[in-house]
Amino acid sequence: MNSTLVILPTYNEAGNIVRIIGKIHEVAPDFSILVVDDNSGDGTAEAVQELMARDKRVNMMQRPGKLGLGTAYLAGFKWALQRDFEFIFEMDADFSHNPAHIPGFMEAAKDADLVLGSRYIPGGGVTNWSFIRRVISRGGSLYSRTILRMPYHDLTGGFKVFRRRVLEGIGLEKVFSEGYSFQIELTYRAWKKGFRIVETPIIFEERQEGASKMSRKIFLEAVIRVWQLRFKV
Ligand SMILES: Nc1nc2c(ncn2[C@@H]2O[C@H](COP(=O)(O)OP(=O)(O)OP(=O)(O)O)[C@@H](O)[C@H]2O)c(=O)[nH]1
Ligand SMILES: [Mg+2]
Repeated sequence: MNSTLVILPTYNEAGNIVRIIGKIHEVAPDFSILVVDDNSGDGTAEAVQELMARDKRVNMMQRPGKLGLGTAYLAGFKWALQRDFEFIFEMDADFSHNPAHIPGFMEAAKDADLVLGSRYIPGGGVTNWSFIRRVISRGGSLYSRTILRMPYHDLTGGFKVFRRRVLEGIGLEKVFSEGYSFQIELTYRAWKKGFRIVETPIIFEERQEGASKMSRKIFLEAVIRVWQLRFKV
C-alpha cells in the first residue's frame, strides 16, 4: 500500500482549483485528489465535476454549506481511511502551497510519520506578506511551541503529509479545534503519541486569486485553544 491522496478544501476557489490540480499532477501524476467543497457559490464544484468526468484521479465531497476548514479536513481524513491510502496530504487550493514542494515532502516522509511544511526553517519563507501578518504567524508558532513544548518551528501551517497510521492513531473524533489551532492540535496529538515528525522547508505564497478568509476570531481561538491542548490532551 503506497498510494497518496491530496485533500484540497475549497470555498470559492473557482479561479484556482482546476489549475492547482493540474500542477499537482505535473509533479505527482499518480496522486489521487479529494476536493472537499462547502457549497461554493462561484462554480468551484461545477469545475471539479467537469474535470472528474475526464480524470479518474479526481474525487469530490460536497457539503451543504461553509462548515469550516477543520471539519472539511476531518471529513477528508475519514474518506481517506475508508480507502487504501498510505500518505494523506493537507493542502490549500489557493496556490499559497506550491505543488513544487511535494517531492520534498515525499522525500522527508520516508523516515517520518508526519511532515510539516515549514516557513521558519532554513530554505523556508513567505512572500508578499505584510509585516503584521508575519509577526502574527511567527508569533503564533513561537507561542504554541513554548506552551506546548514541541520542538517545531511552524505549527500553524496547513501544508503537511500524514502517514495513515497517524490519522488512525491520534483519535480524530477527539479533535476540538477549528481554524489555525486545528493545525496545532493535529501536530500536538501526533507528537504526544510519539509519532516521528519532521519539517521540510516551504515558501508560502500569498494567494493570487479569490478572497482571504483570515479572521480575528480564528486567531483568538488559537490563543485560547493552545492552553486547552496543554491541559487536556
Ligand atoms: N471546505 C472548506 N474549505 C475552506 C473553508 N474555509 C477555507 N477553505 C479553504 O481552505 C484553504 C485555506 O483557506 P484560506 O482562505 O486560503 O485561508 P488562509 O490561507 O488562512 O487565508 P488567505 O490565503 O489569506 O485567504 C483554501 O483552499 C480555502 O478555499 C471552509 O469553511 N470549508
Ligand atoms: Mg490561503
